[in-house]
Amino acid sequence: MSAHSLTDRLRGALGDAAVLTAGDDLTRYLTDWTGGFSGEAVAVVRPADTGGVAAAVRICVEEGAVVVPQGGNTGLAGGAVPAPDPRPAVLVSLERMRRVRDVDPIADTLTVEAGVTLGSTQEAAASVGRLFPLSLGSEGSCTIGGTVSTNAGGTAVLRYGMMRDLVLGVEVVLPDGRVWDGLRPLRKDNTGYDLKQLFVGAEGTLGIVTAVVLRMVPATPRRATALLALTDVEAVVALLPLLRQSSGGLLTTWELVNRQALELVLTHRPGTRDPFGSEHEWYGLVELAGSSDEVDDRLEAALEEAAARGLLGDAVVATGPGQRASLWALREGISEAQKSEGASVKHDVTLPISRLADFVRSTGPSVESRLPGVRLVTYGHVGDGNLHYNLTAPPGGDDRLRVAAPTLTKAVYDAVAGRGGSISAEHGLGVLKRDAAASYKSPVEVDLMRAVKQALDPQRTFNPGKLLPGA
Ligand code: FAD
Ligand code: 2HG
Ligand code: ZN
Repeated sequence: MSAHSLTDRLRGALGDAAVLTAGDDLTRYLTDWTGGFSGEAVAVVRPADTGGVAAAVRICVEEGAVVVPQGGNTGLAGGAVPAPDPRPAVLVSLERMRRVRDVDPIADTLTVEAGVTLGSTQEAAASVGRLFPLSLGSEGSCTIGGTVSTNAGGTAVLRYGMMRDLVLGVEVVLPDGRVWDGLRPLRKDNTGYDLKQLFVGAEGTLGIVTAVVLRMVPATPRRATALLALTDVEAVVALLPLLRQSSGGLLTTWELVNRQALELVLTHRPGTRDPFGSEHEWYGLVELAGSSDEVDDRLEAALEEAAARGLLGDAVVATGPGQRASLWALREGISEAQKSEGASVKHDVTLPISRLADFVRSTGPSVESRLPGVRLVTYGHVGDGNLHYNLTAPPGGDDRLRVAAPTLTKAVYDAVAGRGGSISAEHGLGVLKRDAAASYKSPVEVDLMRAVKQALDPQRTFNPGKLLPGA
């Protein structure tokens, strides 16, 4: 079938305005946030509802085209732009599906369409005095469909879990164009395989998520936040159980930032400043969230205990919302700042917490010996054992980093795997880690994943070239 007949049929089914084919109109959809991944598509379609998504999928199947779902295009693994494939690609953007279908403060559930941003979802929960607790630096533009499909994590996982833990039901368009309405707001449903969870973290390879039922939790209007300066990475790890035990269940965030990461933010983000009088090698951002002054009392007690145990170099406790925002900016600004600094390599890894300090101590020298001058930008959600063990090129050394990248990444991943960790904590596999993940998994695990893909999408229509080699 010709590309012409494909786009004509899509226009006929969805209307002219919902089908983009002009080069300039497609550009922003076809390159990812990092700038490192781009692809080609004959059209971008923007359906307004689930029926429109299903119609587009059926036409693509009949015309032999592949389908690439996209939400806010903030993913960091190259999953949302088309990978090379001999068949024509149609990118299905969920950005027009922005309806909050239901907010139920009795069941404490929210039903939202896939294109609703995470920020708007948080606002919908706040409008009835509840919290939707997933929180990411990209929340202003990433979508619920994208966060479900990558099983996003972020800065409150320690307390509330990842997206997977917040999803109660999904509505999905399948690769044959059928719609599965699994929008059940039930907390308990033991009626066989938990199918909704198949689509969480599937990165658009099994279905297009069109709507989701989410759990809300009690609002936490009071926050106690501090940035801690720490002598060594062992202190960051040792503080986790201390903070957990002294916070009475209110600990929400325990984030790590190394000096190199902080320096990039101070350089590139206007208005930021180092809150300490001297430099420290490691920093921890801690936040307790609740509904009363208890959060302040508990944070103060925890910091006293940490100081008494010799774990604290210094500490700045936020005295109000403005200072809290300034401390958070030092953490949330790292991705943008690292992008502005030049070439970088991302390693989103998890380790068993007991192996994290040892990983940091031994992997740094191993990476530096392979590329002298490389900058170790180490930060992340240390409370979850999740490090963004990112590398920035030596000044003026972008090309040298690009050449060395495969060797550096192998050294990092071997060190992670050797300690029982995972090479993708929260960003997914996309194209970036597709092959590496398969090589670190057992053949049995890869076979099971292939069997799932084969059962749901035997024609490899949805997001081919992502997540699994050859699938
Ligand atoms: P996209 O980038 O559009 O898509 C991501 C993947 O999901 C692709 O494979 C795509 O095909 C698929 N997909 C998208 N929508 C659908 C759908 N409706 N149905 C089926 N498949 C779909 N991630 C974290 O986990 N924690 C963080 O702290 C975090 N911080 C970030 C900070 C910044 C500044 C940036 C740029 C990114 C960050 N991310 C983080 C990464 C990213 O994964 C999240 O932003 C988010 O999950 C992606 O959502 P999106 O709507 O942009 O998805
Ligand atoms: C974060 O925690 C995000 O800030 C982004 O997951 C990490 O840009 C990155 O590598
Ligand atoms: Zn992260």
